[in-house]
Amino acid sequence: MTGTQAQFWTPPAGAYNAAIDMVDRNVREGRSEKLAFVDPAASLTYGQLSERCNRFANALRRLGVPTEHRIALIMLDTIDMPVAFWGAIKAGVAPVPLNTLLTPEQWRFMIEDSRADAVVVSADLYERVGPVVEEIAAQRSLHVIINGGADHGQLSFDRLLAENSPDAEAADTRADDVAFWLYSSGSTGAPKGTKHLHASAMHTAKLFGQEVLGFSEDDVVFSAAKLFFAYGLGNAMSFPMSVGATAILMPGRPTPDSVIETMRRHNPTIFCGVPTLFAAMLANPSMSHGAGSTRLRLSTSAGEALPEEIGKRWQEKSGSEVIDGIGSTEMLHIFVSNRPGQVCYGSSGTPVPGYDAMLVDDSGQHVAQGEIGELVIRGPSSAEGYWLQREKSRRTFRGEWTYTGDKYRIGEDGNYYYCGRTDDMFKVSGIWVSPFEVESALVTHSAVLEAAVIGREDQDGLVKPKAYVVLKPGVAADANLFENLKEHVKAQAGAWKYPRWVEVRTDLPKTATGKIQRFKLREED
Ligand code: 3UK
Repeated sequence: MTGTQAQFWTPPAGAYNAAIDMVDRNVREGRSEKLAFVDPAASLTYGQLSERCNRFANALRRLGVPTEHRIALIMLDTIDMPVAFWGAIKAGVAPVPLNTLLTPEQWRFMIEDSRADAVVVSADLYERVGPVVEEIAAQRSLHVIINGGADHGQLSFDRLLAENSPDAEAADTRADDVAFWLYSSGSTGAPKGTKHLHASAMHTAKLFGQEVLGFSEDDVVFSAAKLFFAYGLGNAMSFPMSVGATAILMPGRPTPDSVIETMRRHNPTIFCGVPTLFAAMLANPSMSHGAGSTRLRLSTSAGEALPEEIGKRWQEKSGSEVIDGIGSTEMLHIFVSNRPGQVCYGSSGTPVPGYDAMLVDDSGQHVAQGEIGELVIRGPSSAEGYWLQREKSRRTFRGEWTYTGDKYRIGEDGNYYYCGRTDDMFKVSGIWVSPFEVESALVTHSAVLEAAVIGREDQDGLVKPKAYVVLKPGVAADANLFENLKEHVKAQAGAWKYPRWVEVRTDLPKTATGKIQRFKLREED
């Protein structure tokens, strides 16, 4: 076991509401006029943020949403997202930010599973989200709140803010109350509502944001990773808000061009991305010193392993380091990371002080130095558990320790080296892909009999889905079919999940019980 037992921050034993600490404290400490959030259309000072959070908290109370219930957020990254998120927390209602790239069926599952009483939807997403939420609202009580645009006959976010008072008492919560949920996906079964506590955001902000990244009031952060991911939530809300810094929000898709444009316009000091984005930006002709910012001091990478080559080239071209660290929805943010000034590209670095790490074998024993084991983590920001998934909670959260499902090895240099997942899951652009869901999408296509999917490295060392398909009799395997299959998966499972390679087989390797042996396909590959 490595790491420290240091206790950096003990939340109060009595009343503690995260919104007071993250939002209102900035006002109390004299930062009312300080910019908290900036998006392409508008900005919010800490004073305005505090007032609007109060208005939204009051709106939820007026709508009759009880404390300890949930509100789903299907929102683009604009200044209204922090208002909805922290306003709900202030009212003691748990916001559940959902990935805006999901399919309607996935949103339906999460709204139903969480038993959300209300949902806030960005107007720009309503065309896709509307049918699902209207269908649910026809069956049971669900307040549908539309943010920024035509209200489609539903509640309007802006109107709710205007109609409610800018003063609100915080719900009487404790540090150990559930504050918000995030959905975590797994290789099998349904996504898991992961319950985080009021103290957890501040723990991650202090341990990783402040102590490792050195976040201070003078920082301006831009996270291309969105607020609905735990990674983006920490980068662009908890970390800057914990010190009264400023976050730049971008509602659109993070392409190299849109990201560089945003960097040029706002000159962030810290930039947070995922490996595929760093690779794409390096391949973009507009990539220059600071990636467009005149004062970039640091970048961070997470979500999947940052290939050594991409880290080195980023440092060379941007003129500053990229800090790769591993985090998870279950631990809320990064727990093993590189350190500014001591980066070892190709590794995840060492445990973040405040977290303990150990590598264990299948029987739970520590592995010998240099051997591969499952990474198990202890730290104050671990989730309380999964909602209505007792068996999975028991397996993942064992006493003080959280089982990551990641294989690691500690090098001679003391750094942690990523060695893959203990299951078949992999990450594309930092977002989980379960082979099972891509396979499930493929077999719904009329040409496909059976399918198996693995993660495979492309020429940049980044993992993308590769599909093996068994076709139905009489179907011709031509380029047209491959294009059709890709489009089919995009529509069924999510844009980033489509197979970049498709190989036709006459059969697939299987166990006696008929489970596809993906490891055999990986070995062949
Ligand atoms: C993988 C990495 C190698 C790993 C996350 C930063 O990604 C986040 O959370 P998720 O729940 O996924 C967790 C899993 O993703 N992973 C993440 N970072 C790395 N693998 N190197 C890395 N640097 O399999 C892990 O178990 O989506 C990342 C902060 C908060 C997060 N939730």
